[in-house]
Amino acid sequence: MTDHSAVKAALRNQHIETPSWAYGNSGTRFKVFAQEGVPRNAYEKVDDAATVHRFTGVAPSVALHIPWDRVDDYGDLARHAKEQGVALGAINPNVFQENEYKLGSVCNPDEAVRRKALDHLLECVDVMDVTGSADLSLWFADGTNYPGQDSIRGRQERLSEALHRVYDRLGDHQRMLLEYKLFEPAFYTMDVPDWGTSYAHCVDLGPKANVLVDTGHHAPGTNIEFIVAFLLHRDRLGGFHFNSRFYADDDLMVGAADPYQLFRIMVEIVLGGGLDASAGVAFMLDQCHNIEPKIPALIRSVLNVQEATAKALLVDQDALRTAQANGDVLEANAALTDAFATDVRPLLAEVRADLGIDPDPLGAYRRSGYFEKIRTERADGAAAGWGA
Ligand code: RM4
Ligand code: MN
Ligand code: MN
Repeated sequence: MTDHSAVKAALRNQHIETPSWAYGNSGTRFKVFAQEGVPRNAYEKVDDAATVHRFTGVAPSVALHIPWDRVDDYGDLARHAKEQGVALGAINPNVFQENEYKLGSVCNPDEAVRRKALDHLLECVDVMDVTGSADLSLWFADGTNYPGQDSIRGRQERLSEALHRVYDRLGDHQRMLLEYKLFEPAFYTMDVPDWGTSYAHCVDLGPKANVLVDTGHHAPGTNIEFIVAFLLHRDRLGGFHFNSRFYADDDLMVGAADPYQLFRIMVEIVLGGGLDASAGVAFMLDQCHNIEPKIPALIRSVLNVQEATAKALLVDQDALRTAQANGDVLEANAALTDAFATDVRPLLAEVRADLGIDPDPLGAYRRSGYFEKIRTERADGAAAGWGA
């Protein structure tokens, strides 16, 4: 029998980071539908992240995207976050929204553009020094649209050079996470298209470089849990950008499209020891809420990760191992499907009672009046958005 007190302790200690950019306005390339009450600056994004933490109890940090979240004094922003009950988490440099980056950032054929991009990455490590953030979360929009446009090999060398410069700048307690993405914005080659490319660069760099798995960044049908199991086994799984997708990089609420896939990922995490803080796996969301209200969508997403984690923790590992050793395919598979079929909501209500929060986080948020408050307070001024 699984020990439920251990399961509950693991769930109480889970840490799911929300992204600052999910609180701002966003949209598709066709339209950004502005919402009411959207934060106007990084401080207000932090307030919303703290609200998500207050109602879920397991989202105690918020990732920043620079320059979207640029402030004069990051120490002051970190203090503000602390006062609100959260910490500043991963720092995400943005090297894809300036005209110079049309042909790429750190892989650009123009040395001056590469320098500009590198300077921004290094500036983001300076920000980490002030905020106390442990992770520099790197995603490059770099790539090409046409065969022959640029040298694939040359671009790999430029990438490697920049990554080494950043790696050398990292402090003792800082890491870099290298995210990959199959396509978009480039359509012919991406310079970091898959986990293998990211892994190879991380191995070259050293132990402070690890792979970041964004669940929306694979070809349809990719077995993401295999990638997760492999990277965790090799000690190279730096973390996740959770979201869900039906087609491409949809950035929908995690667990919405395929809760069973999320469960399978969390099973590999649990079996590989990835929930232990010592494994160094950062559980972060990377989503956009274009048509649904943002704070409830983030609460729902945190709960979805928590539910998948609870089910993964309920897998009867002894039964699983015995069935595997006996070559009992059906029993081994049943160990997973039984856990997936369990209604974990009563268990999670107990976890929330232990945490001293309402067992119904979404209902409690709606009843709290927070939305009515921000809708009035933030009526004036420009809402934060992607600036795309
Ligand atoms: C990318 C990638 C990055 C995120 C940007 C906004 O597709 O997922 O992590 O920072 O979108
Ligand atoms: Mn991402
Ligand atoms: Mn993405």
